[in-house]
Amino acid sequence: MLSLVSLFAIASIAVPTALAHGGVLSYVNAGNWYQGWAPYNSPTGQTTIQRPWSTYNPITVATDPTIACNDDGTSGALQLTATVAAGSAITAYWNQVWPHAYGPMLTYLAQCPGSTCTGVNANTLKWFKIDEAGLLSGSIGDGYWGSGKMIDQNSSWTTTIPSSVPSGNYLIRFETIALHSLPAQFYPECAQIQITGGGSQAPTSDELVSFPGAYSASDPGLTVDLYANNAKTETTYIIPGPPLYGSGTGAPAPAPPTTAAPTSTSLPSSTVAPPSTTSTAAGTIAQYGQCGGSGYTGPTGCAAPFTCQKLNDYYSQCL
Ligand SMILES: *[C@@H]1O[C@H](CO)[C@@H](O)[C@H](O)[C@H]1NC(C)=O
Ligand SMILES: [Cu+2]
Repeated sequence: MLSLVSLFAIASIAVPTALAHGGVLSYVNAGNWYQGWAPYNSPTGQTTIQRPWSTYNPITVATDPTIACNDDGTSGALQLTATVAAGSAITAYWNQVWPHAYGPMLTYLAQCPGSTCTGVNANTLKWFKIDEAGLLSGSIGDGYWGSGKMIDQNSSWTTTIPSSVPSGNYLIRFETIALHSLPAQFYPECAQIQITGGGSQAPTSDELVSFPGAYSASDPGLTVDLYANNAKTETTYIIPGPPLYGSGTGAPAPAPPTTAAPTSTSLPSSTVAPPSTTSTAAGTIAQYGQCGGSGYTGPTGCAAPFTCQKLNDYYSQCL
């Protein structure tokens, strides 16, 4: 017992938050194992398909600027990309044993412009959801959730890359959201993959979202109270984010440009104010939320005091 206690103490010192939180530490696809980024090691020399992240702590702001690929989510100096066949399964492993059994599992893809995702800012991409699991059975308060299933699966989650997804370079974003306390806790990590042998079904415009922008603090799926009186009888849970890839009803969205976006020497055009005649949706988008961009069809009005600012042709954000 004493030795166990000592080990426990040592582990606690090495990674102070490991017991309560964490993230995706490795991946497996087609029998190949890929070590993830080690957030508590020196960045120097780390070679991995995963985008770097810095802490086991969760993101707790639905519109946080780092919610796409965690903090900071930029490419590593020795960034790798895994080649993944369309139609194959990819598994993400969280740290063992994942502690949060109440909340959904979600997996997204975002296609990168150009010939690699390396160097591409995840916040400029359009994401679509290829997998989700919310409340699987029982009630909000004591039911079986996607994240409970993840724990039962050796703290891992397996998503099949749809065979209809066009070939190309993508970020894959595995996420678990923990709802045991509010605000909800987001645990997203991204990896770079090149999908080969894909199909020709581009996501539709209503399936595509930005991070930040896809979630809002007031989303029904992010505000559930597990301890409320009705939580033991409520069996409906609305998973956050867009409709699943393949279930949207919008028109096919234009594919990202196949060449890198031109580097402009001029500053992005300044504040693009939403038209003052815009309807009810105007004035509700939170800071960092998307308010415009090519293919974007959502509301355009930012909540005061923020204004809609164009970052590039594909993304305008409330800042
Ligand atoms: C469980 O996951 C760990 C990685 O976290 C892996 O090394 C181990 O092989 C897995 N065990 C099984 C039975 O899949
Ligand atoms: Cu935690």
